[in-house]
Amino acid sequence: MKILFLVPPEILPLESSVPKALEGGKGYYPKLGLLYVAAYYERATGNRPVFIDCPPEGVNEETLLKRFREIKPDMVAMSIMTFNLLDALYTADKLKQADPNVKICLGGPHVNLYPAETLKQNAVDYVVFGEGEKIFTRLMTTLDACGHAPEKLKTIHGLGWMNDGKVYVNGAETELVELDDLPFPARHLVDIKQYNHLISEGRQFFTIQATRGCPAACSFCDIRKTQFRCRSPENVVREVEELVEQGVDDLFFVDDTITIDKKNLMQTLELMIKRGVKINYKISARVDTIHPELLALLKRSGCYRIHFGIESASPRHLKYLQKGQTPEKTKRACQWTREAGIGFFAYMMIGIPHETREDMMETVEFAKSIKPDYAQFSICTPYPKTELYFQMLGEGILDEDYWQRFAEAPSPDFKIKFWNKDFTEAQLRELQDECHSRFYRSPAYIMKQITKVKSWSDFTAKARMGTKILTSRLMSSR
Ligand code: B12
Ligand code: SF4
Repeated sequence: MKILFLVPPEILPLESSVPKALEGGKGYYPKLGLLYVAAYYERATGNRPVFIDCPPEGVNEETLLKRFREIKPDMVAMSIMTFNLLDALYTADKLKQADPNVKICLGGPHVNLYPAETLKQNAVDYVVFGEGEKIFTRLMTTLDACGHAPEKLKTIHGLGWMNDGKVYVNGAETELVELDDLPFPARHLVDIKQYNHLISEGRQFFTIQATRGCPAACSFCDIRKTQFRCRSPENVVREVEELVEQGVDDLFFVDDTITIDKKNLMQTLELMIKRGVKINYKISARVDTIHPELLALLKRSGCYRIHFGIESASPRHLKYLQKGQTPEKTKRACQWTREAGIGFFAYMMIGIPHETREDMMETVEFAKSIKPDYAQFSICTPYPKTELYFQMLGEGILDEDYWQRFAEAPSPDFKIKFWNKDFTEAQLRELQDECHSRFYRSPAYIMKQITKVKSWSDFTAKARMGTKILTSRLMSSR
C-alpha cells in the first residue's frame, strides 16, 4: 500500500491560551510523532512512504489536492492535537472527495483521549491511540496481507476501526515501546531546512526526544503520572551526531522533563562532551530536578536555554495546580541556572481558579525577580480530560463537559472559553497583555538584555520575540 504521512494545511486551528499572533510567529516545528511512526513503518516493511508537512512547505488546499492526485496514496495518516482536529477532518473530507477509495488513519494526542469520538467523524477509517509506531505498522501489514479483515483487525491493540458503519475500538496496547529499539525519526522524508524557531541560537533547528513520560502530577497536563523511560546515552548521542552531520546546529529536546533521571542524562552529556559533539540545544525541566553539577555538564555540552514550568508565585495556586514546586525551589534553581551561564524561559500562568488580579501581578513581579531571558504568561486553560478540567467541572467552574461536546461534534464555531468565575475572557486577555507588557517593558529587563546580547543573531532573535509579544494584542484583534 502507498502511504502519505500528512500534516494538513492550517485552515481552522483553535486559538490556544497563547495568543494566535504569538503562536503563529514562532516558526515551524517538525511533527516528531508522525516522523517516528513513518520511520518504524519504513524500517519494518521496506516501503518508502511520502511525507508532506503543509504549513512549512507552504502547501495550500489546492496544491495538496494536486499532489495527492499525483501520489495516489491508499492510506493517509495524520497526527492531531485537539487544536488541529478541525484541519485534519476538513482535509480528510477533501481527500475522500478527490478519491473515495483512500483510507484515512488518525493518531496523536487528541485521538489518545477520544478514540471512539474521532472514529465517528466523517471520512475517518482508522484511529491509533497510544504509541503509534508498532500499532500503525501492524495495521498496515495486516491490511496488506489480509485486506480489511475484521477478525484480524480485532487483535490489534490500540486500534479503532470502522466496519459496515459501526465503530470498533479495541483495548489499549499496554506494552510500551523499547525506546532504543526505535529507528530515528524519518527526517530523510522532509526538508529539514523548513523548520525554524523564532528565538533560536543557530541556523538550522530541529527537535529530538531522549525520554518519554513524566511522573509529576501537574493537574493541567496530559502527560502527568506517565511512566518515565530513557533512551541510552549511546543511542541519543548517535542521533545528535547524525543531526549535526545534517547541518542542525540548534536542537530542542521536546522531552516533557528530560532531567527526571539525572544519572542517565549526565552520562549522555558526558558522552557528548567526550565525543566532541558541537551543538547548541535547549531542554525543558522542572525546577526541582536540577542541581549545579548537572547544570555545569549541560552548559559544557551546549545547552543554552532551559524552559522551566514555573506557573505562579503563589504557594496556594501552585498547590491548586498540583505542581509540587515551591517559589523557593524556583528561585534557587533559577539562580543556579544563571550562575552556570545558561539562559532560561519562564512559563507562567494567570487566571488560575480563585486567583485575584493582585495574585497575577505578584506572579509578574516574581517572574521579573528571577530574571529569565523570556517569560510567557498563558491563561490557565483546562485542556481536554486533564485533572484540572475534571476538578473545574467538579467545582462547578465549568458547567458542562464542553470538550466532550467538541470531540463528538467538532465545529468551526467552537471557541475555547477561558473559564474563570471572576474574570471574563476579555478581562483575562487584557490582564495577559498587561503581564507581558510589565515584564518586557521593565527597565531592568531591557538593560539586562542589552548588556547580555552575545551576537547579532541573538539580538535580532530577542528583538523579534519582544516585538511579537508586545504587538500580539494588536495583531490578534485584527
Ligand atoms: C513539542 C510540542 C509542541 C510544539 C510543536 C508541536 C508539533 N509540531 O508537534 C509547539 C510548541 C508548537 C506546541 C504547541 C502547542 N501545544 Co504542544 N506539545 C509538544 C510536546 C511537548 C511534544 C510533542 C512531541 O513531539 N512528542 C513526541 C512524539 C513522539 O509523541 P506524540 O506526538 O504523542 O506521538 C506519538 C503518539 O501520539 C502517536 N502518534 C502521533 N501522531 C500519530 C499519527 C498517526 C497516524 C499514528 C498512527 C500515531 C500517531 O505515535 C507517536 C509515537 O509514539 C507535547 C507533549 C508530549 N509529550 O507529547 C505537547 C502537547 C502535544 N501540546 C499540547 C498543547 C496543549 C499545545 C498548545 C495548545 C499549547 C499552548 N498553550 O499554546 C499549542 C497548540 C498549537 C496549535 N495551535 O496546534 C498538549 C496537547 C493536548 C491535546 N489534547 O491536544 C500536549 C500533549 C502537552 C500537554 N502538556 O498536555 N507543542
Ligand atoms: S512536569 Fe511538565 S510534563 Fe510533567 S506533569 Fe508537570 S507539566 Fe506535565
